[in-house]
Amino acid sequence: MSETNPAATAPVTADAAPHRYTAAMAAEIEARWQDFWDAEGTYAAPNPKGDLAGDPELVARPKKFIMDMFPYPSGAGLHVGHPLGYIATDVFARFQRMTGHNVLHTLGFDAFGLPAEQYAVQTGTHPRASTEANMKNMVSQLRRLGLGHDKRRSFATIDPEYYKWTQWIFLQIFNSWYDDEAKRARPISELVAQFDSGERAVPGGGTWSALTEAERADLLGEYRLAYASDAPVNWCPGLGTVLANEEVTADGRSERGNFPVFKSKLRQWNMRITAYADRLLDDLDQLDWPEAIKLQQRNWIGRSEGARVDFPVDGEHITVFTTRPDTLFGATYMVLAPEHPLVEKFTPAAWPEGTRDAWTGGHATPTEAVAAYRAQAASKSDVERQAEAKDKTGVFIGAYATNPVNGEQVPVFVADYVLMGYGTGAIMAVPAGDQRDFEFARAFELPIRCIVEPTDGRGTDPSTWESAFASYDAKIMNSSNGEVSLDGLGVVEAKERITEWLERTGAGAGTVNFRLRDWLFSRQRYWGEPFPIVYDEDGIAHPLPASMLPLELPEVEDYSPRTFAPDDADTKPETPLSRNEDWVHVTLDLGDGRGPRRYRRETNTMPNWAGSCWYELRYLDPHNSEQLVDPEIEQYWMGPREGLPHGGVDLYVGGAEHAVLHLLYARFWSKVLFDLGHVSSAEPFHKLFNQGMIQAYVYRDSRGIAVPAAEVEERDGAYFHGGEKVSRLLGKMGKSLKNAVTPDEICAEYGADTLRLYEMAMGPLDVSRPWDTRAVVGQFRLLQRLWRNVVDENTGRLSVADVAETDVDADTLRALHKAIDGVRQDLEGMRFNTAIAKVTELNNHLTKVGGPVPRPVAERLVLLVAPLAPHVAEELWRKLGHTASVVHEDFPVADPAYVVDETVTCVVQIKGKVKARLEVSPSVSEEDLEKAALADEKVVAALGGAGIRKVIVRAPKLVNIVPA
Ligand code: ANZ
Repeated sequence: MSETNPAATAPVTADAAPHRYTAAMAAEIEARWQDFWDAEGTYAAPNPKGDLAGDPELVARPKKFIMDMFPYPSGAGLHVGHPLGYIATDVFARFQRMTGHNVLHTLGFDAFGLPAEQYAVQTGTHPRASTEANMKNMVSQLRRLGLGHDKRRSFATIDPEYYKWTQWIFLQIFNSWYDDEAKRARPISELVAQFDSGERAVPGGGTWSALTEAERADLLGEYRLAYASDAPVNWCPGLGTVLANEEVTADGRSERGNFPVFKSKLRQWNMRITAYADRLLDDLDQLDWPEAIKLQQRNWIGRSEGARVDFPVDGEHITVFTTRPDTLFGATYMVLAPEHPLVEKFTPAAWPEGTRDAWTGGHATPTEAVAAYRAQAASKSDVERQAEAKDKTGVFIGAYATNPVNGEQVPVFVADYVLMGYGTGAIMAVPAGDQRDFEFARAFELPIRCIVEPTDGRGTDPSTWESAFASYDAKIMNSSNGEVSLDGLGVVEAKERITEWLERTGAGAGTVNFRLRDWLFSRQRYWGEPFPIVYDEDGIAHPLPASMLPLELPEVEDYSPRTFAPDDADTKPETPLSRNEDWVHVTLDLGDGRGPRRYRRETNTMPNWAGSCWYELRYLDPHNSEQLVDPEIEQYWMGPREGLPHGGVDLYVGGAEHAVLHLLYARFWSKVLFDLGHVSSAEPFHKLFNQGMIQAYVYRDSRGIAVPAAEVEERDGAYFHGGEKVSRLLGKMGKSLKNAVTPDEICAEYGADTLRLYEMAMGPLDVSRPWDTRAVVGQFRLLQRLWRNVVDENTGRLSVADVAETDVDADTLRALHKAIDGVRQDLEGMRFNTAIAKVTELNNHLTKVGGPVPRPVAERLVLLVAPLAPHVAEELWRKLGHTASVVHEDFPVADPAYVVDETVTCVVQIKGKVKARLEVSPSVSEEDLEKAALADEKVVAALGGAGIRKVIVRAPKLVNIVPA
């Protein structure tokens, strides 16, 4: 902290006001009220039943479940950027409490996963020890902010009593399958019953009872929503673990650590999130989320409408996915992804007659050519392979396929611009319509056929073109066989017509393809939830019975991950849990009738996303050891209702960086639990709000190295550190940039209420804002003025005037009610910055008017401030003579009469002579104005009981009365 604040730190001397609001006083008030709240359980939100049942009057109120994205207990502790969202939800929750709601607001810790583990490894402590120490530190940092959390509901994802249920949910997912007809998950036992009864045919023929145990396990693995498979996964040697697609950046590197990621075939656990692709997409529409986040989820799910088309090859076929079946007549070659399983099958021993040199890559045989090309492709990331600008590479595999629309023999290539993980991993190449195909065709001397009439004047001879022609507004040409013609049709119609033909002839079918892949769910880490899975001697996976949960994380000698040289793609992961042999090999009776047997435990752990996939549910019923959550309690807090068609948390606040990771995974688990009947809400978070970031200035010396921001001095608009000129740029706040400011420092210098106000006043909540320590004092002064408006600084006694509202001057009443009206709307709309501006305005008005503040005004001012600066509000409320906490008081309601913008003076005349003046709204109706004029005391007196002949009203300025 470079600047000290004299008001906050000045010692209280004899001539200084002894009851002034200082940092010391704030500290004393705040600690006292925090203790009071804890002792009283002020923020306890009662459940309708169970161990947290409580005040039925509160339970009967409408509920509000207000939630933050819970923190990782990082070793660095909090800087002032972290609590921005927590303060915002706290202000909002307090406001909701004061407007008649039963409010659930609490905070737990997301304590498994890489950050906690990396910190533990760096510091050489056990992850549990360091995580717990970090949590303890964060709990005390957060407590200092006066957040109104129901602490009875807090937990950490590493608590065995919590992860017992994470494991239980895993088993639910493992033990279910997705019924495409019913469009929901169902217990796997129902699928077994279908196979057993013959209602569903066993693929490959035969009966269920004739299958061996291993065959059954394999078959069910094709259906289970959690399944192990040998598939190419994202292997990150630098981190020593595999990663989900969502954890890999667009550059093909690990989001955490920025290491290269390689495709490696490894047996790993997956979650069949793809089964939910359309529901995850459709249900987004009814969520109250920022459009940008919805868009990111939509793009990630990536729904494409198109067709699957079969191209026959030697009595078999290659199936492609295309979004442009209307261009089928222009398909002049095909491409398989290098990893495509059919490549080996279709690659002959020798080059067929007439193979062009350009196609062979200089190899003597197709087998050699393909092997060499595959090796080359394997060393590249998907992103490198797809790069637009790169030269197109590939080799002919020596086989031809038949284009079903015209019977043409088209050569089949492998090329790395086609990815195995998308569509079917095979394409029909249409060089005239697709730029990548165009470039490839040019490089490999393949025919380019014009099948869409160019609209840009380039003509229909592709040999003169410089690029493919892609447009949805053109007409199809050169596209007919004896049975179907697309010539002259627009793209949309042509697509329909050809799809119809494909379906009629059995050559293909309309289909929807999703970009979304299944979620890779295992990690080679110590610090995660163990899988409740064991393998028998035949390698068949068995779920542990629920009675064996939680399966606790065992102690191991060395919990650090085995990492490798970041670019050594040929390495294999090693799981830390496999180092504890006694734990891995066990004799268990799983209660499945097989009796005690030897088993080997699964030694992967769950990814750090697992614990945050369902934590909102645990807040509801945190101590339930019998059920995931009591259905009645879940229904009460999360169930669907008007405005929340799928139910969910009423408000969820957190950073925008979780758009497709946590938020997609949590939605998926929610839907599985919903389908299986465990919860009534099919969406976890109804309303989502992304807070902006608190940024900070980064100061760098001439070498570009960040210098401690607190030591930088400003001179004439330039910045200096130790005499050396340094540059200044706005950036992230953090230890590494030496510009972190902690909430502890600000609380010590001004108090938590000032910090809260400052963070809320900095700007609209969703906008990023630069931190400026020197500006914090502005909010401190607001609280000092507030204090002075209620308390005599010299005596410490209440200084308000005990008068009735009717005795308050009209200006003040207007200022008061306008503030009430505005603050109410702003808090409801989460516009905390403008709410503070309105409180400031009212406070300043009272200071300007001077003299003791009328009690009805002072009381409501304190209530307005209560959600924002709860400690000082409690203190003043108590001084105003109230014995109950301000937390559950009613938020003031404005009198609409005073809310109108301004008043104008209306002159009331009798026979043309001014008898009275009225202050009225500029929008007053003629009728109301006439009534007000005739009711005015002075007018009544002047009329002296005389009757009225006529009233002329010119609203809002004049009323002229003509007596009888
Ligand atoms: C023929 C065609 C003609 C295509 C045309 C495009 C334009 P989206 O929209 O992203 O779903 N494709 C299909 N699978 C692929 C894979 N595994 N790797 C690389 N490319 C693949 O893209 C679908 C289009 O991308 C498909 O439609 C296919 O090329 C290509 F004028 O088929 B199209």
